[in-house]
Amino acid sequence: MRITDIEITPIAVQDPPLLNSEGVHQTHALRSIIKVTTSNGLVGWGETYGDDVMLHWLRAVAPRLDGVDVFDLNHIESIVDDELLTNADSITTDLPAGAGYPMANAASVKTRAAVFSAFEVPCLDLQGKSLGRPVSDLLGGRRRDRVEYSAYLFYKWAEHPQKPYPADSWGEVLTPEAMVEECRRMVSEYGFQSIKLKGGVLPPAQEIETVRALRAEFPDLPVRIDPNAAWTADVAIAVGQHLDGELEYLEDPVSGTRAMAEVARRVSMPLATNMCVTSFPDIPEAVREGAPQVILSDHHFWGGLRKSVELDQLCATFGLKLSMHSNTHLGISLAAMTHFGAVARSLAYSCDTHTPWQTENIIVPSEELTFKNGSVAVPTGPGLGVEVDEDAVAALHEQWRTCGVRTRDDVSPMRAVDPAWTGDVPRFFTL
Ligand code: GKR
Ligand code: MG
Repeated sequence: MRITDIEITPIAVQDPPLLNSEGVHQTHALRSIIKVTTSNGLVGWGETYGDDVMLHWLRAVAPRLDGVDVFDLNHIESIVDDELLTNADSITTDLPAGAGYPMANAASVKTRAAVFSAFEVPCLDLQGKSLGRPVSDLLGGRRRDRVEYSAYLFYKWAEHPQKPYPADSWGEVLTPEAMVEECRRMVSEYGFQSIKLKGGVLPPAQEIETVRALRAEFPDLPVRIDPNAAWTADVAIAVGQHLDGELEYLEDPVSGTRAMAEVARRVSMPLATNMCVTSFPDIPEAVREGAPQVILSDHHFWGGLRKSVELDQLCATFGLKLSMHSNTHLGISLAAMTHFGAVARSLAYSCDTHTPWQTENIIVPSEELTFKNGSVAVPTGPGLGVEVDEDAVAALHEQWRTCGVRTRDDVSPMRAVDPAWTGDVPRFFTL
């Protein structure tokens, strides 16, 4: 079953002004939609980052996949490697290397893994469609029928400072009380059974207060906090000790595996990461240091769904646990995340998802991918089990053409409000 056509469509979706340690989300988040057609007329779908640099590499690789068999994933990977290694200088800007995009330059393992993943997922969708089996079957078969996600809470502004973007329906969230309200709505609309708080925004003592307010209001729901390395090791240890017994894990309080291990030795809860262990070469140091103990998988940057299964196996071997990272994403990614979540044996926590923050989508709503009690059913139809709404893709492509956002940049919109803002971490040096 050979590839006869690949269409890469950049799209932009409206995004609320969510705050994090780097700054604030822009008015629009970018995604690329990948449509792969084969000689027998089947169509496979993928979704990944939409920044200009990613688009450059997707467009450079796509023509080289013409005529390649969709089952020959190792060959596709070697084409991606060759393209990026040979032409690393063909674009000067690197993919952004912040919390959401742990990639360095074109030749790096991480960037190559991200580009390969963008083609691997639609090929798996096609393999599944040709065999009449869901992607989870191709990954070894599901261990669970539903995958649990957590309420992903953000401090946020009421609206983007840039006009004329309308305010979203969530309002301003900068106090513990407002965060409890945000959580109440998310839990009532999606049924989430656990809570992730994006921290690194307010002084750590205020974020501790927020965690406590959430725990008081939702005593049965485990809580985790992720300040994206905004704290020094001393602050992280102090926060960890204050919240002793109150967090299911502490995610990326500091940057770098050694600093994470230093914190892990002084706090009781496990440490988790999507910042310091983001590719296979990062694993030996984490195993040597004994921390972080939880890795947030993300097929978009770990090299696809099959590589995520390899990560799962390594976690099982070394006694690490898996959780799952998300960036702003739409339904094709949610389906892919859910297929992996279904098969991962080391998955010990509910996964992250940005779904509640998006008001636009590109898939036809389905019963399976609708949240119930905080989880979604693993699609059982062939391939990823999603039907893409191509009119919605076209409309969001038009939005991409006109919105002016071309790369993820949380620093500049914050700097427009606070000219001294750098987005540098650590930013909080005392509790
Ligand atoms: O969407 O602002 C955000 C998050 O901070 C995201 O960029 C991170 O990649 O969700 C992420 C995380 O867990 O670090
Ligand atoms: Mg994180």
